[in-house]
Amino acid sequence: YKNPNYEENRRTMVHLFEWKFADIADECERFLGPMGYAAVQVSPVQENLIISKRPWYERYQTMSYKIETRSGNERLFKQMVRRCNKVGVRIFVDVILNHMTSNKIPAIGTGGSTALTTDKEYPAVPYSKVHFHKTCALKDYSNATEVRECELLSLHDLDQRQEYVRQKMVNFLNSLIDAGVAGFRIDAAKHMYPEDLEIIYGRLKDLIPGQGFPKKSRPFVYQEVIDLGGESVKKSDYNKTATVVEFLFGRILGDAFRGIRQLRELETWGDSLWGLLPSRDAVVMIDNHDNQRGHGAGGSSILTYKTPKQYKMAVAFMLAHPYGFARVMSSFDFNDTNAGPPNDSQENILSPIINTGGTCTNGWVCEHRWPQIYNMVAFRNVVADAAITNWWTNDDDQVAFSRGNKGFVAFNNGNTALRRWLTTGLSAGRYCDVISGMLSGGRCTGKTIDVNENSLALIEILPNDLDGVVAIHGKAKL
Ligand code: AAO
Repeated sequence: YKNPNYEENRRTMVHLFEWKFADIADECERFLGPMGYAAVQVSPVQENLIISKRPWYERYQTMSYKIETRSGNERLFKQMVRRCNKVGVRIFVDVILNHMTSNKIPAIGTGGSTALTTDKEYPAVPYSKVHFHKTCALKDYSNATEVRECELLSLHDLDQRQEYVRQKMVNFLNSLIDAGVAGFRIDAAKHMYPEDLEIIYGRLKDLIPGQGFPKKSRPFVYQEVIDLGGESVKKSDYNKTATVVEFLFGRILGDAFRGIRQLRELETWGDSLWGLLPSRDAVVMIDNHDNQRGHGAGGSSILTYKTPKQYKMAVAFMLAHPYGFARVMSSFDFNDTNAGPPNDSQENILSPIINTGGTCTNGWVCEHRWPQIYNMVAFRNVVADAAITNWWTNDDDQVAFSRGNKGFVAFNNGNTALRRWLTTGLSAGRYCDVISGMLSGGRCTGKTIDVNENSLALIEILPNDLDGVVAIHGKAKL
């Protein structure tokens, strides 16, 4: 379950948080496919509890496994998967297996189902009290049994040891595979036993060849296990056969680009020295839908779209560096951390509107459409598996490195100018910096950088430049 099933020359997934299925399908065709994105993570598709004022987090309270949420119904879901697969963009679904809802009377779902939550009766599955662990509140993260068997945030905790429960989950996941999805984010995996999850994964179908997957492809699985150290449940309990979301990644890089650490420290960035999972086991991001708003873990270290200069540098570093399976966050704008996505007076989610410049409005941030980000998605595709070479640092907050002879990046997060001849690894010629602009119709809309016969280029990044990074690669040569 560690192969993301990406099409060749695609390497980055984007989380289109709370987007509607029809909009995702459009986005696959008009933007993600052409720009080289590999996959979309969609918000939970299973029917959820309706909570007043429609906070984003209602989607993490499950009423049934019917595909019907504010993002759309089963028909629209299937259409989206087909249209995205057709343009080479895979769909990963965020699935909630750990729990159903917490108590609420009355409880009505986005698909019209009802439940008697105080009795743990969910007739639309159906689940009843016997399918859950006994009620207890999860308070002590140093006690692994409590983490797995008590209620996270008062959410009724399903017992995956039971055959009946597992089979309901397997059926749900297999129905998504039938629709053509390529994998799953396992929400709150930390709160389930890894051996139970293994059994569930083992019963999943192969991906369906009809939508472009090679025969015998297994679904990609990435499990949400927050492990910043010091707790009883560890990420290393989960990476035997499937991958895990590496939460240390965004916390450390957040600190680095906030100036709490120095960039020069990142020379050794990668797995073991830093306590990170092996690269092939780790899904990584700068921020996610939780920690961009203070939920989950990472606290004030986490960078988001709200501090754009540092954020773009951190995302550029993630995409320039070979470690992990990278995920780009795509947000809606918020001030209230509970607020749901932009919606109309009937509480229907609004579609993003695309400006002529390609950015989004109507309440959507669309970080994935920021040129500094999508051009680095292309950079990651171009440099592929080339190793890091020519690491350079001023021993402070300026660093640069090559990806073999395929690409080169430099960062200046300090207060002094970077103006220096650096080895790029690239062949001689004139390149277009894909951060300040891009190659368009044979012309560079940003800075150009000349690489000489010795592979050296004069690299300049001033402290008050709009962007603290420059990047060039073999496919942006003039
Ligand atoms: C809402 C309300 C709750 C209410 C509940 C039921 O907010 O007050 O009780 O409804 O009525 C989302 C929202 C929740 C929301 C829930 C259901 O975030 O606010 O609850 O939907 O609507 C833990 C889990 C992790 C989880 C995270 C939020 O381990 O799995 O909490 N994330 C996922 C989703 C998330 C979703 C759910 C799970 C539930 O991504 O969107 O919740 O489906 C420690 C632990 C972590 C733990 C955090 C937060 O982290 O290690 O495992 O995450 O605490 O409790 C430092 C430490 C770090 C620590 C952190 C915070 O950074 O180093 O380890 O501090 O203390």
